Amino acid sequence: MVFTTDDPTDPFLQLLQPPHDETPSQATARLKRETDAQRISDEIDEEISKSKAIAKRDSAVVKVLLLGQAESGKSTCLKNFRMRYDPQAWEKERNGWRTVVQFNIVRSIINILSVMEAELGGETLGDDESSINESMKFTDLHQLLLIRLAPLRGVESNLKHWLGAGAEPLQTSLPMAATPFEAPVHNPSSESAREFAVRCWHDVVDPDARQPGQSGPDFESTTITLASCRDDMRTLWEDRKVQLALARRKLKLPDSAGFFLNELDRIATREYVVTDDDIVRARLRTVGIQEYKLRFKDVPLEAPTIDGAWEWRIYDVGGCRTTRHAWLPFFEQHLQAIIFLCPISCFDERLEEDRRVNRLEDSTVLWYSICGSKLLAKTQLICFMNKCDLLKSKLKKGVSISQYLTSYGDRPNEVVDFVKYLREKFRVILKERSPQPRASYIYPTTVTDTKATAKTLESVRDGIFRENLIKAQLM
Ligand SMILES: Nc1nc2c(ncn2[C@@H]2O[C@H](COP(=O)(O)OP(=O)(O)OP(=O)(O)O)[C@@H](O)[C@H]2O)c(=O)[nH]1
Ligand SMILES: [Mg+2]
Repeated sequence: MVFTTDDPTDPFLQLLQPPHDETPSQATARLKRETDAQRISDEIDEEISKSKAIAKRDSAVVKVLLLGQAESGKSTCLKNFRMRYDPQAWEKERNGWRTVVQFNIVRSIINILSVMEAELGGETLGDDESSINESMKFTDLHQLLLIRLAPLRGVESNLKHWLGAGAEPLQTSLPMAATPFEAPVHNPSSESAREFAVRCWHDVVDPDARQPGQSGPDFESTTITLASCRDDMRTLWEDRKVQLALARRKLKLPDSAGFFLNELDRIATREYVVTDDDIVRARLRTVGIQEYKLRFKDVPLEAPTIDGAWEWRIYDVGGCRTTRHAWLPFFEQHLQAIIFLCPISCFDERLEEDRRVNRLEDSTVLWYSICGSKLLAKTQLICFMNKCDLLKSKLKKGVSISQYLTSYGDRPNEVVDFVKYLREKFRVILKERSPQPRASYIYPTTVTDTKATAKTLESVRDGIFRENLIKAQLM
């Protein structure tokens, strides 16, 4: 038998009929109850459709946080994103980066000169002093280099002025401490070795972000001075005694210093044009938080979009321990993904801000905490095992992994084996610590290799897109 909704014999409709003996006042009260129920139901429907609209809009905005210790490669990773997906902004900022590269070179040379001054001034390194023989001592040539390179100090202060209020020397709060592994080092150059930090690149490299009337440095004279100092800078950098002194004084230059100083003939010229490779290596330490927006237009049809584009907000934060407190507010936000950078070449290095802590150990502890955070339970975690190129050259020099990481045992001292070992270790941490099941996305990377990184970012983007879509469909 087939019922229709107005069929008087429909048992369900019969069930909903008012009682036959209902009085007029009971009928009025029933009708009021029904009207109220309808109003509440409508309100609920409206709320649901509102939150669906918000959820849809939210899923069209993806928030991605870059995390990792200082110098792990967060800002470099962000540069890769911008180079690949925001080429217009990338081009606009190119000239600004040219000056940052010049600043990096000048800072490195001045740090080296400070080491030379300390050696020439007779500042001792305690017991090590006896091990310096005559052939390692500086000569008149080195004195001459000090004099001839003095104009770079003027360039440095000129460029510091240009970096302006957006930049400040990093204050590492912890002193260089004696450790069971390393003798205390009196480093007379530690003051000048401090890196410059920026709150936001925009303030420095984006020509539109400069305050009106803000005086810029004399770029022309910077370039001319650098070009005229080129040969002396090269002599200084290639000098064996200087290299020995740097090693003795344990002066840690930024990872990119070697790249720039080996390229002086190209960079320290009047015609220098900054390349993409230079920009990804230009170093400005981050303090505070930078937010960058990317808009992807080439999204699949089913993607939630705003004005036809999928928007990403990428946040880059400072990784130094003294600035990590700034991370917390982000954990409380709705983050779709965290890209965690672990510099795996640092297995034999210590944190600059706390010399007692091994850098790989610090990264592992960070990964452990991020994976276990309840606030981040729904956030997709992506790990970049970064600086594979530096790992390769370190292992080639014969540095032994197991000497610093006893758990590595007698596995081969090779990049492939070490990556495999760490990948498994990080995967297990992710699996065991995550409050709910999570896919594992762990990539070996060298984020200064922009071609290879472009492929990795493509795959990361697709992965985030897929997870985001699944979440949006579940809502
Ligand atoms: N050779 C090499 N250098 C890298 C790699 N990744 C980053 N670097 C360099 O390492 C230095 C530090 O990288 P950044 O991206 O500034 O590090 P960060 O994590 O943003 O550091 P903070 O801002 O201090 O937190 C830069 O000079 C980069 O060019 C890599 O894979 N290989
Ligand atoms: Mg940074």
